[in-house]
Order: sequence, then structure tokens, then C-alpha cells
Amino acid sequence: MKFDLLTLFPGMFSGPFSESIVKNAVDKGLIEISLHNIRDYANDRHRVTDDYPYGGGAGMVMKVEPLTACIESVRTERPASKVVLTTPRGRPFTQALAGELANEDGLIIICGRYEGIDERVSEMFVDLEVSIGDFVLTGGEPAAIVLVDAVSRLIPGVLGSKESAEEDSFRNGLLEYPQYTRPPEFRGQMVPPVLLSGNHREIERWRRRESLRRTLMVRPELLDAVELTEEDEKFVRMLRDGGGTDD
Ligand code: 6GU
Repeated sequence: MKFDLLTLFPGMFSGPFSESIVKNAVDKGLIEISLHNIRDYANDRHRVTDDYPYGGGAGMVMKVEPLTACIESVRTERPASKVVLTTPRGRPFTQALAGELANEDGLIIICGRYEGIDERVSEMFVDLEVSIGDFVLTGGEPAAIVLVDAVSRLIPGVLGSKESAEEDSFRNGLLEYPQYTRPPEFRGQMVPPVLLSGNHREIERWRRRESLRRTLMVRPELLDAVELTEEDEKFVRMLRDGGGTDD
């Protein structure tokens, strides 16, 4: 998978991509990340990349010419890549969308800045506009880092068995159950005894219930989108009715 990031601030990416799993994926050749400074494609004397919006209003707009030159140059190298724009008005980024993007040959990600980019860039080149949530960032760079991270870990071989993608939050549509490791007691706080019992059926049951409990508390709307067994339904009803346990 090739990632081409088009940005006015390439320095923002040096930390996040030089550590841990993404770095290992690059080193193993499983992904390739190239940074392109949009300013390098501005050919006026002052290398101007933004201008005032037509119609007035606050903020600046990224100009069409430098972005076009940058996109066209990168696209020549990567004709099969999908062009993505990070913007708060985009389609919500979800695990499902990460999964779709992981099937692409490559992604050309344009990091929006200021009040946005000239709409003609979107019309001419952008296949998909993506937002990482309902909040406003200073620019699309942190969002691009999120995209690269979430997509990379779905590329076969990027995660070792140690970091398996199998049981994460959202894969089954529920939030993840709590995890513990040694020691069994810390400052009087015990690990739930069932996890030390060796009874795998009971452990699975406990984890399923904790996932349901957590999801109901924090993200109840997720429960509407998952298939619940009869036992799940019973447990959720019990929680909703104010019960803490039925054991
Ligand atoms: Cl993709 N860009 C910006 N600037 N702000 C955001 C965002 C993206 N997603 C959420 N907020």
C-alpha cells in the first residue's frame, strides 16, 4: 500500500511515522509513505498557497493551482491510487471505511488547511472526502495520520500475532472488554477471579457481558447495529432495568 501525503507541513509527520508498528511496516516494505510539500508546487515568486475567499468571510482558502500541480505530479507516479481529502465536512471515518481503503492500491491524501480548499480541486480530483470526527482540527494533518495508522494495521503482515486485529473494539460492533495482566493484586485491587479460573467458557461469557455493559454505558447507539443473541438481549435488558448482576 502506497500513501502519498500532500501537505503544507511535512514536518508534522516525522514523529508519528518513525515509531512502532507503522515504522516497522515501512521498514518491512508492507507500506510506503511519501510526503509532498504543496508549497514546492507554487511557482509564483512568493510561493503563495492560499488566498482570500471569493464572497468574503473569515479565513483563507488553499489555492487551486499549487494543489493541482502537486496532485497531477503525484498521480503520474501512482495512477491507481484513490484521492482522499481530509476535511471536517467529509464522510465519517469508521472501521468499515478503513477496511474499504485497505483494499486500495494506494491513497493520495490531501491535508486541508485554513477554511478549506478551492472547491474546484474537490470536483476535479477528489474521490472521497473523509472526516475523523465531529470536532475541528487546525488542519487535516492529524486526520491523515489517523487514516494512515488505521488503514496500515489492516494490511496483511503489518500486525504480528501479538497485536492481532481479530478481537478489537468495533470488529464485532461492540467496545472491547477490560484486560488485565500480572500481578493478580495491586494496591488491594484484584483481577476478576473468573479470568484466573482457566474456565474458557466462563471467561468468554464474562468478556461478552463486559463488552455489552461498556457499550451500553458509553455508546448505546452501537447496540442497535449489532446482532445480539437471546442471552445478550437478556443481559442488556437486565442492565437497562438497573440491575448490576444476575449471578
Ligand atoms: Cl479531516 N480536518 C479538519 N481540519 N478537522 C477535522 C477533520 C479533518 N476531521 C475532524 N475534524
